[in-house]
Amino acid sequence: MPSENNNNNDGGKKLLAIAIVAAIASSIVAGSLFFLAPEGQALGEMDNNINNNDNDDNNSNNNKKEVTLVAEEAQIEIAPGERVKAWTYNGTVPGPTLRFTEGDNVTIHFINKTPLAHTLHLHGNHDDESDGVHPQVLPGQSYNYTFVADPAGALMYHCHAYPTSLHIRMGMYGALIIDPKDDDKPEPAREFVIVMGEFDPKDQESFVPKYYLVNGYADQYMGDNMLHAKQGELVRMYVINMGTTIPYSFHLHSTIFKAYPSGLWSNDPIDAQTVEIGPGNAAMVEARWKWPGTYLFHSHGLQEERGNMGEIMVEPSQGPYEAESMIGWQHEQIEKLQKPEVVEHTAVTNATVQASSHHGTGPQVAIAKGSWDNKQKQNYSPREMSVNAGLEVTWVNQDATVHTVTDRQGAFDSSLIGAGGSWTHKFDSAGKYDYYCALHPWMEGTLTVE
Ligand SMILES: [Cu+2]
Repeated sequence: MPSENNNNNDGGKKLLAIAIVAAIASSIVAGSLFFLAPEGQALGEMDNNINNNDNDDNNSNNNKKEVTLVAEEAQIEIAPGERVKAWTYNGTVPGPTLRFTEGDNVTIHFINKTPLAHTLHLHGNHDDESDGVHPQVLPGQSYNYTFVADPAGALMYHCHAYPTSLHIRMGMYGALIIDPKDDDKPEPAREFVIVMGEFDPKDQESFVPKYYLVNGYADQYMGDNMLHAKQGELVRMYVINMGTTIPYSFHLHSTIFKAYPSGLWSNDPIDAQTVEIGPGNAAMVEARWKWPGTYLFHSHGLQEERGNMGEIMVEPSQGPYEAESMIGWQHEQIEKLQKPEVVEHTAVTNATVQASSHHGTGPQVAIAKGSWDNKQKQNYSPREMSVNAGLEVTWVNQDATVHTVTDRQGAFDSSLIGAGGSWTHKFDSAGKYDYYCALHPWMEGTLTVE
């Protein structure tokens, strides 16, 4: 129940405080500091908060929009014969395209069902509580992001847990499209979303990865899956670079097009043969093909041999045109190709309660300075320890950033231990516990209770 929700209203804060006190009381009665919230309880809790949530932003219209994004580990196919483990929003890479109208009052319920910390960071305007950096949402926890949709254009969302470029490479990103208000609507067009990413099954830190994915699949729109449009029809592409290295030079064959720099409707468009889009940036691309035929679109450079290539078939037509959004169809294609299998982590508790500040007198494990760095060998020190049952063990965080002590099987979880802080837990039952840091998963330790 004590999912970390950001409340802008005092009533909600009081309710949450009462809920936390009740939760702690019930867990003490149960003789344990840990408890499992019943399925769905975290969501209900969040719904209460929304109903009390008055947004006082002047730009807002009265339209409330709610979306749920779940961080899930999934096996997906990213190229023919290449199945990989990915970190996802709702099971696919990219996650669902979120589409709002400027001024919408948006609440995104974020639930983390993985054994690692994740967040939801959005591009665009919002306050610090909804920036997706603090807090880091720990395994089993949830968080509400609230904002007024602004500005209009092609934006994006991605995870901002650390190391962020790894979380992005692993697949935690998606398109955020904000349409201009009614009086500012752009010309109707046939619309596509193109989210470009990178993936290397062997080394996610490689500067030149094996794959440059288009909407999560190498060469997704080549051949049978090509895009379709009509001769003379206005085609609009929301093109987003979720890569982590080089700028992409997005190029359409056989036509000069208009590009709205940085994917913002407030910018004047430029005429372009190719438009540069750096990592974390976007463009709206508007094109018309004069002659029927099948044309390539791709990023110029070595990406085009590694998955960033597509085709659009322009069918003969004199109009009229239907101005259809193809974005829903595109998401169906992604699911069909990736065939996601979500990995269930049953050991991930629905909520955790921070232990008291009581310091034990028993054995100690240091969390060494510099543990946040995955190049450093020393983190939990000693890495392996044996203690007698009934003893309290204290982990002392000597590092300059937050860490956790999280059992792989869900037997215990320290929640966040701040820099200079410590966490004490009493081990009554014998067993071998493999634990790690949910923020820095390369930190691993073992505790044997005899
Ligand atoms: Cu993440």
